[in-house]
Amino acid sequence: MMGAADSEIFQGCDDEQVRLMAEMCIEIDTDDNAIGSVSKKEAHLMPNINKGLLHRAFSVFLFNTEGKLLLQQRATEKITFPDCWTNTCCSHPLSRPEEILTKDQMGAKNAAVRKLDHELGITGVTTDQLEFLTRIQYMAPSDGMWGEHEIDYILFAQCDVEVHANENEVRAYKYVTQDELKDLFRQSETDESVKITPWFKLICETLLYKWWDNLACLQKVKDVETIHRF
Ligand code: DMA
Ligand code: MN
Repeated sequence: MMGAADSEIFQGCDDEQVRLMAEMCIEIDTDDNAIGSVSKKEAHLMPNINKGLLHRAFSVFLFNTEGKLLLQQRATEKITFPDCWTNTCCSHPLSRPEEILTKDQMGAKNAAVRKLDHELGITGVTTDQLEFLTRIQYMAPSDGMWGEHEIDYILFAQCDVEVHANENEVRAYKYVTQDELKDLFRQSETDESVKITPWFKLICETLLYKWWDNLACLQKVKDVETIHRF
């Protein structure tokens, strides 16, 4: 049910994206222990983030067999970070039995399989194909009242897939080489119509290329214990 306050908060927003704001995310402490559930709406309001509210998320990086990374441009309908280019797929494990699991990061992997299908119509990736690399904690304002404050599970997969993008989630998608991705960042510095999400920028500036160079031997570069804090 939407209250009076909600109709103000969501004024002009896309109905489907407003509906998704009722999803229940996993509230965590700074050691990534689940401490409760929180709606996607409450978790992404800056006043709550400024009080320290933190939730669990995941970011998938899907590479094809040529080693190119699949990027998506977020739909204009997205309430946070609309029209921004970003990694293949991001979202939140929900507060439900199969997605709150921490053993072998199964909760994040189950959520990733669900959202690859929902956002990109990708059905060919299973939890077995998702390699967990590490966790990253970051905070980033979007615009106005919205933002992110998450511990983000980084998941890699390499396989060729068919994409059937959901237009309410994804405006465009493309595969890039490392050089093409670096070009996109250069473009974003001079062309304000080319926007990139803060978490993807952060990951590109820190760990991405080391991981990408080691796609065939990710065991060598994964770091299951650390929560990297940016
Ligand atoms: C949230 O992604 C997750 C990260 C890592 C920023 P999102 O805003 O795309 O979530 P959803 O697709 O559920 O709206
Ligand atoms: Mn989030």
